[in-house]
Amino acid sequence: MFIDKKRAIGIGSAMVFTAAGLMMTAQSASAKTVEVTFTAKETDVAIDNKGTKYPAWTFDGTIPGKVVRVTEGDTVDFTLINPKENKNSHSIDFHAAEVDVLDEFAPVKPGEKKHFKFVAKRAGVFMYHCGAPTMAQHIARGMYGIIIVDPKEGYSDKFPKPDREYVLIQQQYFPNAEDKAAMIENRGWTNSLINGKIFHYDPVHDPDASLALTAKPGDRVRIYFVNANINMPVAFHPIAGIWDRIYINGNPENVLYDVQTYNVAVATGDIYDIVSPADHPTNNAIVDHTMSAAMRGAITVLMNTPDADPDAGKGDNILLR
Ligand SMILES: [Cu+2]
Repeated sequence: MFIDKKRAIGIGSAMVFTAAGLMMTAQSASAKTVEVTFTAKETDVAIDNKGTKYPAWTFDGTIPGKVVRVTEGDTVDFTLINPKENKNSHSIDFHAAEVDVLDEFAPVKPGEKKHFKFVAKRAGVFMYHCGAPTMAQHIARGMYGIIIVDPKEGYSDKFPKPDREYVLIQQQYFPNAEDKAAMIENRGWTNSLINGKIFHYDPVHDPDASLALTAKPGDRVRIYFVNANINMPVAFHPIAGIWDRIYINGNPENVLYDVQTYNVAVATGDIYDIVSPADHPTNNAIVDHTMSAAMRGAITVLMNTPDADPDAGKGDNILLR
């Protein structure tokens, strides 16, 4: 179509027209609409590897909620369902969305729904969470997750393709689910959860742990990390390793090299790349070096072995349950 029009007009303006046409074509060809539906569920979930139950509030019955992954420029067509069986209003706050806090992010009563769209305009790693009052309680009880907005430019020397990808989301665990004041004032938290469980991927500190992150020696392992704590920053450190690269907020433009520990503010998401030695098997312990968090659950083992499952940390399976 553009070729015919180019022939029909003068050569000078044709070049301008063609360039604009190609840009429009490229954008419309790559940008897509991604439908995402969350159902708020007030339900018991296991918060450790033994299966200890906790009266959680969740998106779709799990802590954290499902991974949402789109590409920069995509439209997210979102629906939040709050079933009438629930006792509380719930809401959604996507940190990747630039909308109206009083409209899109407003609380939804039991028996009601909320539908809206937003364009994920900026590449990065973003938190999402329920923002219904009291927000601290809704997050502490489990209503949070990650939305990854992959850069539309794709991979480059500055942003190399990883061999494995894993999501880690940290949260403070408050066993008294009703004590909102304690959550706000940072009292009474007893443990740290990684993807919803204490020592979730740490068979060294918890004999009931059956999962760990795995990779082959020399793999570039990319961690998408979100600090979903209520009040505590995270000192994110790979024991026996060094972060090869950190992309602050998950944006390839914001790159740091060769960092031991990075301070992750509450409600931040970043990308952390680690590359283990290629010539022999090793292990890393990815920790919140803040000892009150590490020794109470925020340790994740990364095993680098030649016989690592070739499918681990690939495709859709990047948040291990
Ligand atoms: Cu909620």
